[in-house]
Amino acid sequence: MSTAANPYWLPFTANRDFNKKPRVISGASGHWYTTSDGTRMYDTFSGLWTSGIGHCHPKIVAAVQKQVAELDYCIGFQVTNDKALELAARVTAMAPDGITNCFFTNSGSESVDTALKIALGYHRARGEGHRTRLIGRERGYHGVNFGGMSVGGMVPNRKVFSAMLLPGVDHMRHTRDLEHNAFSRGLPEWGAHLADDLEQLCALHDGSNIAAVIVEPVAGSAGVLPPPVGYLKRLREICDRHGILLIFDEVITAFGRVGASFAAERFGVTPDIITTAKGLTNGVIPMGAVLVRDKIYDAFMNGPEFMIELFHGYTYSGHPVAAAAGLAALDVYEEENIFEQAASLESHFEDLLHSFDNHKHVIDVRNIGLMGAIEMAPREGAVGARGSEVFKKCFWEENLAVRAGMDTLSFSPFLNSDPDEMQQSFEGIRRVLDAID
Ligand code: PXG
Ligand code: PLP
Repeated sequence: MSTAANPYWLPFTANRDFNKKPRVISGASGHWYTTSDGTRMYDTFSGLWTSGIGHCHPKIVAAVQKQVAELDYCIGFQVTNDKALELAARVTAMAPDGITNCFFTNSGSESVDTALKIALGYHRARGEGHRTRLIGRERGYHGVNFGGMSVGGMVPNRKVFSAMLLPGVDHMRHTRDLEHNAFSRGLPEWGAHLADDLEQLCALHDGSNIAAVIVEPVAGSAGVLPPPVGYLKRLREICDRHGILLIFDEVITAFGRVGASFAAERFGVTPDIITTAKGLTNGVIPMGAVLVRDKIYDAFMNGPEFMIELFHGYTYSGHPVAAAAGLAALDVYEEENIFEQAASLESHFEDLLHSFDNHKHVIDVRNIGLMGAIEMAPREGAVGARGSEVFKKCFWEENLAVRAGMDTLSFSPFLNSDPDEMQQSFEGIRRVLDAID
């Protein structure tokens, strides 16, 4: 297909390379995709971290079909729909104690920008409008809108927009350290002290000027960086000492990915705000949610009662069809004990991943919950080439959908994976790694 023949400009894609030999999926069921030429392909990434219980789950399909015929859309400002109300109640009930309210968005990027705005509004409502600075972390991914890009730490995503990023943002160091932590199973032992970067930034700016810190409890897009033991707890302590809001971006980690409802629950650290998307509807309809502590919601509830408290929202906030998909997804998570299944698959997944520890191309293997990565050494002068080759060979020769970010392969197996299928997928990956330079 020539470039001109394909009007679709694909996101985060090498479009010219794609157009030479397009990869098109036209169907899915359970753990398998069907490509446009009829080939069955095993999905090692659960969509894009989205579809933990598999594709086209009959319960979600039925709920969406019913909803779209009953109430397709309704005005979402000053009015709402029954499904959005119910989903807000269900999600906040699952959240850690103290998290009481839920604001709906349509994506992770929107959840992040919403969370940052809520943080600024919260401090202002309490008379601390001077708290405006935001802290992110190197290698963090918080979506692609201006707020999330600014607190994010993915260099290629920021480079072109560098001059227009939000002012007043600093970054802590990332936690990837192969010298100390290579081939750790689960949380690495080394690195809790890296949280002290936040204390240093408080010393530099005065903590009273900092509104919020945002981190992924497990960095996902950066190639799965589990937090060092004690790191998140230390961030929490520093935030408490300085009155800073702690935001966990759980767009990937919420809804079972680390064997619990939220990473906050698994790691025993409760943030002030949690951003979610993806697993909220199992990826079926785009939707995100921002969950906040009671004190944050309460701070906004002042002024005249007829007046809007937060001038923010999306046309599709709380969309009834998305909310119906969300309710059905939560039902399945409960009825099929999905988070427990995910937890029980963790050690099998860890063993499969770490069977690559001594592979000639591999410089690190990392994992927590059902998130894992195999980092390969880059080829001399061609960073990303090896990863790209593995991705294509897996797709065309092994019928495996895998995710390669530069030279790191990331894995997001289904929360209800069949252990044998999981093993077979790694056998295919091994054949490819063995075959390439
Ligand atoms: N925050 C986090 C932590 C994410 O992982 C977003 C925000 C943005 O969400 P939206 O829905 O706006 O894309 C994400 C998204 C990958 C990959 O390969 C990760 C994401 C998206 C696409 C690919 O790791 N994360
Ligand atoms: N641009 C225009 C011209 C609009 O009217 C709106 C919403 O009404 C938007 C952008 C924002 O769209 P959304 O609410 O879907 O984010």
